[in-house]
Amino acid sequence: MNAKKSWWRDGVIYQIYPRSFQDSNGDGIGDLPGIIQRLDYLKDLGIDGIWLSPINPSPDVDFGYDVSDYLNIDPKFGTLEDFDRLLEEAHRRNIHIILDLVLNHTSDQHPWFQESLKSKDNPYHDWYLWRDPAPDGDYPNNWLSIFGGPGWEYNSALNQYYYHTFCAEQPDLNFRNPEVRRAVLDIFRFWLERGVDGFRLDVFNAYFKQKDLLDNPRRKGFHLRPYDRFEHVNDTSQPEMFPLLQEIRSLVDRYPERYVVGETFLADSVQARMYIAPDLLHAGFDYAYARSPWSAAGFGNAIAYWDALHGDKDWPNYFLNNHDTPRSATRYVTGEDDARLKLLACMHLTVRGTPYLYYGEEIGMRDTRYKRSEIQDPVGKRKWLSVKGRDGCRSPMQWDSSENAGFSPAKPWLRVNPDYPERNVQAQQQNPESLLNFYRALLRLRGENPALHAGSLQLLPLEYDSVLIYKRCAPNQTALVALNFSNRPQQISLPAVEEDNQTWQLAFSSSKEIQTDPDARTLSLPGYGSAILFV
Ligand code: ISL
Ligand code: CA
Repeated sequence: MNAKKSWWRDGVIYQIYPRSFQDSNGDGIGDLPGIIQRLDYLKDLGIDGIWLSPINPSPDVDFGYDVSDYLNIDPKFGTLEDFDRLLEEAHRRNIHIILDLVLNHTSDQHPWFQESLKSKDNPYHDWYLWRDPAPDGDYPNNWLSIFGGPGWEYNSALNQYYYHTFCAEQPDLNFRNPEVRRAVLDIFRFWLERGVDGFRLDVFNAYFKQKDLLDNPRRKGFHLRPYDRFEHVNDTSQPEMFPLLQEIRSLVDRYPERYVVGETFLADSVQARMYIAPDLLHAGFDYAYARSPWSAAGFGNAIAYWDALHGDKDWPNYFLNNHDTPRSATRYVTGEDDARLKLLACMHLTVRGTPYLYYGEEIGMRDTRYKRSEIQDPVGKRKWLSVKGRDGCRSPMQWDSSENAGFSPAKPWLRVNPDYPERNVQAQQQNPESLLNFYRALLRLRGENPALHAGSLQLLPLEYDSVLIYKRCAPNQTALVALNFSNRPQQISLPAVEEDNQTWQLAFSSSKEIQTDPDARTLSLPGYGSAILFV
């Protein structure tokens, strides 16, 4: 590994859902000036980069994931000038900015789609996936929308269908059209020139579809969701994506220290890994770790696999939370105790790879429960009976105990979690034992110690059922991390130290009682206890 520090490889990235972070103008919706106001908080927390969920103009059918202009900022978030100021203020604090590019589909309000609707010989018609009905008038093929229903939407004026992987208001672009690819590369260039540090590519492996739009084969077994009853071999993961990623990467590499991370749609770890290489993506997301059951073996296996898939050449990344998934505090915890969340934090910030945090994770925000009438997410609106949608993890950031949690003086677009008077940034800043101060201390320790931010990973055999133990090895420093996933105390023997006359030194622990014995041969961990030692 390169000895020079790299912001994205050695650092920590924090995802902001801009609608929910900080409202600066009292309309109940978070915005860019709001984020600028909170940059000092993020600097003090100790993060190195921010991934902003989409901020381009959007009619908000899917809250920014339906873009109507890729080269501008949505007025509810601010202006291009606000964005330049955010970049400048973030860079002044050595915080990098990653934009979320949603290029598989546009909004149906995008001028390209509006043009494509006009006639079959409009130059933009072929920018989307228009097809004639089957001879019996049926859909062109058997593809479905992951958000429910058929993937094809009929337009009577043209007597044609267009394809949409997500909502009907999110028509998929036709990446086989070279003009579409050119327009997409221009979007990258525009934001690179403006000074952004990286991109997160939304469902990039869905850009290309099989050229004859062949039916997807049926999947074996029982699957509740109709979308899952098919193998998505013809509507995702086509080989044409590799040369396009190479083009994107070579453009991005013309600018120093830039970064591209991809969201691989419907992929397992091996598929997600295929797109990560020095001439493709820097990193990709994989759900295996976030979906692990609560156990040392579950997380240990997910980490071992993802780490081994990357090997020495590439650098893994990890997330426990994002804007599509119930929060880890809701998945793994019942009640208000944060002991399990401290354990997760200690693992998340010390495993080899780039950790992603999601706003509010550092204070243990729980999902908010919404009534049907409060639901905003299109997935929840459509599938209320089976799926409540993704609003729960998108509630406003809880800054303090004032009205609306300090997020906004006005009624927020989504109701604040009722636990905010107790669970908020200000309260946790004042409590030395809080989860927030635990994150801050860990982030500091991680940043200062090469073993933790750059070392290789060696998982130790699971000798104690519930204790995950691993080493991180840098040229002149080794760290040992021990994490007790059970609620009972555990005593572990520490591995032998190779260097003469040296012993493990306890550097960090989840509670003051945690100690090694005087010779540093054993370590006692209370239930959910965690510790970091160095030699
Ligand atoms: O959240 C999901 C279903 O409820 C996922 O299947 C999700 O749709 C999938 O991971 C793709 O997500 C991305 O693209 C979507 C957008 O709605 C998600 O927020 C985004 O992360 C369409 O742009
Ligand atoms: Ca606002």
